[in-house]
Order: sequence, then structure tokens, then C-alpha cells
Amino acid sequence: MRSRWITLGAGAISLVLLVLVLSPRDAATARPPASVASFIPTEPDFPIWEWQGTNACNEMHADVAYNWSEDEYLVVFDWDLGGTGDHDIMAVTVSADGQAVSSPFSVAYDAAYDDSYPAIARNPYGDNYLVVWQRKVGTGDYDIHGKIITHSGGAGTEFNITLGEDQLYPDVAYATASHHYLVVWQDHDGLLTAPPDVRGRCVDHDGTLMGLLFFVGPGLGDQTHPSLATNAFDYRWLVAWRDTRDGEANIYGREVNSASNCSLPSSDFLINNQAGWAEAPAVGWGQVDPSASAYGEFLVNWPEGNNMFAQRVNGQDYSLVGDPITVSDYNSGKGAPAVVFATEPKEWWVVWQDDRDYG
Ligand SMILES: [Ca+2]
Ligand SMILES: [Ca+2]
Ligand SMILES: [Ca+2]
Ligand SMILES: [Ca+2]
Repeated sequence: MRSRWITLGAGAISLVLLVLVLSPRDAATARPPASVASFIPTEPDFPIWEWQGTNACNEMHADVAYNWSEDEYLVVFDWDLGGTGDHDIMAVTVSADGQAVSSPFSVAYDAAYDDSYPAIARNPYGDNYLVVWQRKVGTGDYDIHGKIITHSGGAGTEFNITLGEDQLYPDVAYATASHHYLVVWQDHDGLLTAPPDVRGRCVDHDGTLMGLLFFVGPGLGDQTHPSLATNAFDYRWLVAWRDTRDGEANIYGREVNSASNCSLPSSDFLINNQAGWAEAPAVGWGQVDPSASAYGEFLVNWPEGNNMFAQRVNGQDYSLVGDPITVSDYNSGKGAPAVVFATEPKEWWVVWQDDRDYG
């Protein structure tokens, strides 16, 4: 699950991050009431990590996973140390109150490769994580690489998850029942009928590749920017992506089952095709009303026009629940959404970057 709400360091792209909270009751309506739709600036914000050396260094593209046994976070990001355009993947442990516990440690640090766009998911039983990222090899080919790491900085062997030509923008989530990770990405391989498509591969809890690459979202047009979340009640994922098969950009999704070597029990399905060009989505999952259904719901968020929208998806049968929700219609550019469900107050938290100016 993509969770890029933390601004990393000076020199990174300046973002105004907005958060909106939807309670399940509000989310059940087609549009949240005005009192809920008002945004809450995330002040006071604070730097998690900023390179203090004499070289320029841009830190960017952060993702985060929570470790409840240690009550800490692991934040991964890429940096361009020295401003040469060669990115590396770094990780930093952050305490529950938001302080970096130590200096970042390297996940992929090699001047021969441009490594960027990391995503991270945690395996709570093994108490480790899978970090995946996009690697540019030399001047041409892009691959998706992965590595198992521990919360204290121990790291396994790096591995290539993909085959063929360019693979970009990975995301990853862990299914606790089957102990498998699912990694998804957009794939531009020249052997595909109509690239790019969304493809995926399951990775076992110890980093062993499982089965073959499979198509999550094949088809005409561009299937790009996949995001996914795990239904933690059983062992299934929802993958959602941006899709231009209809002549404009819409949001499609698909169930992936983590049993055995992972399977696709049904076809992909339309999540939203309103007029306009949807941008990259984010997916979350939560048990919004456990007394009604332990399968919970997914929430898919995406920017379109100058708005931020959301759609609820049933966690059991993957049917759409209710109408699209207008999360924000403030007239400003929006992008890079992330969503997470807070189990205690039973609220969705939606964050995104926003062009509006607070002065
Ligand atoms: Ca590098
Ligand atoms: Ca490749
Ligand atoms: Ca395609
Ligand atoms: Ca659309």
C-alpha cells in the first residue's frame, strides 16, 4: 500500500500535504458533509531526514511501513547524493513520535545503477520487510528489484523480480494468511501486445520468487501506476490502476488471491469511468464495520481534474459500494494520493500533494 505522506528533507519537491478524514458513516454517503470535507493542514510538519554534508542531496519518493512489535516506522526513499542524477535506495527507522532513530542505511547503493521509486511492506511474523524499487540498468533497461530487510538494517540478497524490457513504478503488499507478498508494476516489455500493462508476481516471505509473472491488467491502451492493498481478514488483494482503454483515463481493478502461487479468480473490473482523465490511484483496506462484515472494504482514491475522488469496494465480493465520493473539490492541482484506515477511531485517512498555496 502506497503511503507517501511524509516529506523528506530539504531540496525535495515542495509539497503541500492535505489530509481528509472519512468515517465509515460519512463514506457511506455519496459526498461527505461539509464539516468532514474541510481539510486539516498537517502542521507542525517536521523533517525525517536531511543530508547534512556539503554535497547537494535530494531525498524523494518516500514510502513507509509500521512495525507494531517495535512501535516504530521504517521509511524508505531514494536520494540523489551529489546531484549527479544517480539515485540510491535508503531506509531510516523512525520512532513512534516521528524522530529518526539512526542515520539511513542503504538498501541499494551502487553508482552503476539508478535506483528509485521504492515501496515497502512488512511481514509481521518474520519481523522483516520486502522493499521493491525501479532499477535503471546502464542507459536502457528498467527492472523491478527487491530485497528482504530487517528493522535494524540487516539485509538479504537483492533479486530481480521481472523479465524483459522496461518495468516501472512498483508497489507491494503482504498477505498474512499465506505469508506471500504481491509485487505489481507497469510493464512496457516490447513483446506485449499493447504495452504498457500491469503485471505482478508473488514473492514468498523469505524473498523466494513464486511462479511466473502474470498479467493483472492486460489490454488495449495504457494500464499504469498500480497500487494495491491486502484484505487482512483472508488472503486477497485489490490492485487498482490508471487505464486508458476507453479513450480517456479511468480506474480499473482486479482481485488477486494469494493462495498457492497466487491466482486471478475473476476478470478485471471498472471502478470509475466518469468523464475526465484519472491519475494514479491509491488503495487501502479496513474493517469499517466488523459486526457487519469481517471482510471489510477497500477504498480507492484518485485525482481527476482538480478533484480528489474515492470509491468503496466490498472486501468480500469486490462489488462497488455506493457512489463515488468527492473527497475534495477545492480548485487546485492534486496528485500522489495515499490512504490508510485507522482501526481505533475507524476512520479513513486520505493524503495527497496539493498545489494550493498557504502563503
Ligand atoms: Ca545508484
Ligand atoms: Ca527490464
Ligand atoms: Ca496495455
Ligand atoms: Ca475518467
